Amino acid sequence: MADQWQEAFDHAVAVARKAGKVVRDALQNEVKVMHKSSSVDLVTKTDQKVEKLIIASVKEKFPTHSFIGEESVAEGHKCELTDNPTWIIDPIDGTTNFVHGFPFIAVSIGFAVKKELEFGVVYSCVEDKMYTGQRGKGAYCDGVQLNVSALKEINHSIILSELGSNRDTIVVNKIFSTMQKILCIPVHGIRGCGTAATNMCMVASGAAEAFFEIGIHCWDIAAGAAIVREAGGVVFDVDGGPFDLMSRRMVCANNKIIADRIIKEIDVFHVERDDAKK
Ligand code: LIP
Repeated sequence: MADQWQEAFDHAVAVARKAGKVVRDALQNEVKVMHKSSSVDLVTKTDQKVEKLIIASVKEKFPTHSFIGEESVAEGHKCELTDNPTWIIDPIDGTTNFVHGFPFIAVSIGFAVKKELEFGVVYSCVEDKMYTGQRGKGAYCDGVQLNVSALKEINHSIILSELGSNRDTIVVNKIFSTMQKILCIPVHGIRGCGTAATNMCMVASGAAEAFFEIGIHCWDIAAGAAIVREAGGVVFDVDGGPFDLMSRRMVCANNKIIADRIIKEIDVFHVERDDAKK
């Protein structure tokens, strides 16, 4: 990573920690739930407040930068990735966990320049763990360098995925059929933390070999993708092509052998791209 982005990285770490404290404190109070695209697509006042806090703080320091934020997009802002330095923000990744007090909740901040990820910061705020990855500088959790698992045999692996918030029967059947095929390879287990960002940090840490999902958004995976790559892992599209941040589908893994094996089993279904609405 060019050193010119070090200041932005340092700011991202500081603001993620500050945002995470707000999220943690909010867990002590009753959470009022609202809905977005469906009755299982949840949002709270805390998501909105934390996103505003992050954007205001970054804007003050970097007034020319662009933003893509989960809640700003929900409020009608464009979801457009340009060449301009862009902060890609999920104030609470794992909103359903947050609502239920299920303790995997992350503040996720990715930063892209000319559409390339320069760094990612994922603050797992209940565990108080700060995961980071800077292009060319490695991935870390609280100062300890992260390395993906060295495993090459998928039948000894743990694979992560999520069921998402689409309840259409055809989609749900495809998700379960994919999970069944992967489970019966066989693998040691399938898990999911309820947050894509944290799942990706588990791959970066070597605690799991891969994570895949169709239906996630760029703000769920931007930071995680930077962290996985810097930990020595790979990130692909679910069809084996290059990773496309706006495509809403992704496989990341400790190596290409594991990624390819998973890709072979994925029943792909259509999702509208994040940048479909111009
Ligand atoms: C969630 C993800 C989760 C995924 C959901 C959703 P949110 O993000 O991290 O892994 O399954 O579809 O996108 O809405 O909590 O920020």
